[in-house]
Amino acid sequence: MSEIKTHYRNCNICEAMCGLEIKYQGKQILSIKGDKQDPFSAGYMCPKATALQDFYTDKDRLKTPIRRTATGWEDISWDDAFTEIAEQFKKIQTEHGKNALGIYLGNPNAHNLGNALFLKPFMKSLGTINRFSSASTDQMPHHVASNFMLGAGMLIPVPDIDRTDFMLIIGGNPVVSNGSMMTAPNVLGRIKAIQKRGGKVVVVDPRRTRTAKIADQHLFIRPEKDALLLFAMIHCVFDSDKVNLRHLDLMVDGIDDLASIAKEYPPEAVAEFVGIDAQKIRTLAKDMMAADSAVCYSRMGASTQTFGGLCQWLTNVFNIITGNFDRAGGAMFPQPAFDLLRNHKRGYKSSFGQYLSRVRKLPFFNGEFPVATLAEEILTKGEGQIKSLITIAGNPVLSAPSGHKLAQAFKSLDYMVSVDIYLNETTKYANIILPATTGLENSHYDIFFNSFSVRNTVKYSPPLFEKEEYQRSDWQILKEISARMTNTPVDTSSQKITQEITPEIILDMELKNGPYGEQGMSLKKLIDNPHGIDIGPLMPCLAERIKTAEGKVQLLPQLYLDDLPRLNAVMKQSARDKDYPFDLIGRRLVKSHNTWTQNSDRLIKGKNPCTLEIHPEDAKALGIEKGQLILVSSNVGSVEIEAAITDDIQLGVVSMPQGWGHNQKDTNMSVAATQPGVSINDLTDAQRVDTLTGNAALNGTPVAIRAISAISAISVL
Ligand SMILES: Nc1nc2c(c(=O)[nH]1)N[C@H]1C(S)=C(S)[C@@H](COP(=O)(O)OP(=O)(O)OC[C@H]3O[C@@H](n4cnc5c(=O)[nH]c(N)nc54)[C@H](O)[C@@H]3O)O[C@H]1N2
Ligand SMILES: Nc1nc2c(c(=O)[nH]1)N[C@H]1C(S)=C(S)[C@@H](COP(=O)(O)OP(=O)(O)OC[C@H]3O[C@@H](n4cnc5c(=O)[nH]c(N)nc54)[C@H](O)[C@@H]3O)O[C@H]1N2
Ligand code: SF4
Ligand SMILES: [Mo]
Repeated sequence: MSEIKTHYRNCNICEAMCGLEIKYQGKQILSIKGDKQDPFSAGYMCPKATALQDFYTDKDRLKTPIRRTATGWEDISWDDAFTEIAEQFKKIQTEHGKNALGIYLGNPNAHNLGNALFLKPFMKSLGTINRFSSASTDQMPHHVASNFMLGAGMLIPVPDIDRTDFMLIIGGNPVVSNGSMMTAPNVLGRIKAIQKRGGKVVVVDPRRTRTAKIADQHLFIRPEKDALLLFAMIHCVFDSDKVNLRHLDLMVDGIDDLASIAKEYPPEAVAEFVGIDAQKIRTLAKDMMAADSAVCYSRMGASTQTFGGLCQWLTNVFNIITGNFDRAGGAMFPQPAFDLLRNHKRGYKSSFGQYLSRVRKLPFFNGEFPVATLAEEILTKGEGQIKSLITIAGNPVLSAPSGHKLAQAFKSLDYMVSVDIYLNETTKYANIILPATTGLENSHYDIFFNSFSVRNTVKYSPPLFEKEEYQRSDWQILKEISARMTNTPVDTSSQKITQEITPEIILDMELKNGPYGEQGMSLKKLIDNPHGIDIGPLMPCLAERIKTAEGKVQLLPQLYLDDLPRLNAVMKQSARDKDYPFDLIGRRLVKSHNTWTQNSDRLIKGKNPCTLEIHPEDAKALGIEKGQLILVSSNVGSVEIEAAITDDIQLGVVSMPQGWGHNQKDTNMSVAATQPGVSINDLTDAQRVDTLTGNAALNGTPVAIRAISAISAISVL
């Protein structure tokens, strides 16, 4: 028997960066627990981390490449796979141009050190501008706001949750999601700590979420009306003459014009649409102005909606004019040890709008187009049409709007490759699947999430288990495709050097050249400190980190002003769509992460979580009973789902989980298939986007509902 050993690492599943303590013997995991000595997560972890062992041992997980043939999938060697892929990609690009090859990057790329470092050169080597990612079903409006207001898309303000006296959470459920664009392990504990020190937490959400339940106040809001609420709050700040920029006084451009714009949005004018009393809006703004420190944090619900761009802009504006920007207890800026902005000069030009998408003319940003337009870029004939695609760690058939239509588009491709660990709803359309190592087989360092973290810490984890000789890491796969696409002979000495550049070499160099380099930060130091190193709380640093040309915060970038007529039009519309009278929103579940963790038995066992939440009064009016099968339809599709009746959801709104729908044939996630659920993105409409940023409007999808099982089937129409 080999001896029992302990390994320390960060969990790579979500953004929270929880430290884990893993006991193992040989190749067998004995336990996974929160690492009490991790200076950031201090022993906290959620139930998903335990499943890291299931992903490691999963029999369905692919480990060597497979190729689709007329009679099914066959094994293929790595060398043959790379040869075929390079040949096919080159052929298509020669015949139809570089942009005939599309790339889709999914969420796990952000949680993978190698991919974070090697995707850029990889994409460059393919030479296509047709790049897409899950960012445009998620946080793109945050990047656009940072780009235009602060000069860098990656300079993200994060709520200083550990010191604030008042936290307003709009469209986020961090008690379940563990925070997003706010890396904060154990959000529940951190929220309770706000309350314990006499502070207050208010949640604005169309659903009484677990976060709302522990908050001091929950305000139900009509979906997609957050920009009006934020404007009304900004109006209140000017109205009470409480604008206070504090240390940013000489650093903010546009404050005078803002006053006259905000005049147009008194709480009384927006209340009816927002669904929150004018007096309550005034009190909320007043309480936040009165607090020693306060912060407004808005997330998915405020981003993946038709006004996502305006919401993230106005969130920043509110924090700035209340004196809560770049200040303890407000919205602050991390200073990560690996600083993605290290080489960015002030005034550098971003790629926003550098190109417009071919078919729908949506903006290119952060090096990519919105995924909401991917299907039509594949299906619309003409110069620049996408004929071939590579997906890397993404499952857009389940995760992107109108995913079922995207599946049809994938079927029409000349050639498709997926770098993924499963044969799933997306990868089943690939000609070749290249499986990567994952989780415990990889080393780990959170390049992105340290940039969004509520505290400056730093940690590196080596792989727990060395990969088998026949396995490849994601970054090795990317490098190999690049080498073959650029015809770089593998045996020249210069290529040998590039081949040998590992993520660790780059990481070490960045740490040494980074902000803490002079204090001895290096990979070796991190290896010597396996629980991680605490650098300290966030410090005011905007004056040094801002990247606008003049070093000033831009309060009123023109593109937001140009979008206001669209917002104002909302106040003239009638609230209800006649054919699709309900607003559909998504929800996240504690025990699943997007579409891919459902192949762990321990995470999916129990009763079906994929239900449609509906308010009791709506259910009564439609004759819907608990557990009844419901047909939910939108203008793009329909699904059948079980009803769950609860007054946690607002009247006129229904909610279903995102990331489900493992009921498709020709996939191989046998555990997930036992509790498949249905896909919310068979209902969401790829044509519904925030036109400012191109971000998908996943929330607020108009739907109709009807009971379809024998008892009391009454149509809503
Ligand atoms: N309606 C609705 N839709 C949504 C959302 C919503 O709230 N509502 N949320 C959106 C958000 S925030 C996001 S981020 C997106 C996510 O969208 P995607 O990123 O497209 O979806 P994931 O489920 O994260 O897909 C992960 C894929 O990576 C594979 N994978 C897992 N680990 C690895 C690995 O180590 N290497 C490789 N190569 N592959 C791996 C999995 O098998 C899976 O195929 O979904 C979005 N879609
Ligand atoms: N357990 C778990 N954790 C996760 C994930 C997961 O799948 N499972 N996914 C991870 C990922 S990729 C991300 S991006 C983060 C997301 O992290 P969060 O943004 O915290 O998560 P969501 O649950 O999507 O929260 C969105 C909230 O917005 C509300 N909402 C919907 N429409 C509106 C609206 O119009 N206005 C307002 N004000 N609210 C609205 C919803 O009811 C929901 O409570 O979570 C991450 N963490
Ligand atoms: S909260 Fe996120 S990072 Fe922490 S253990 Fe759970 S999945 Fe992992
Ligand atoms: Mo996400």
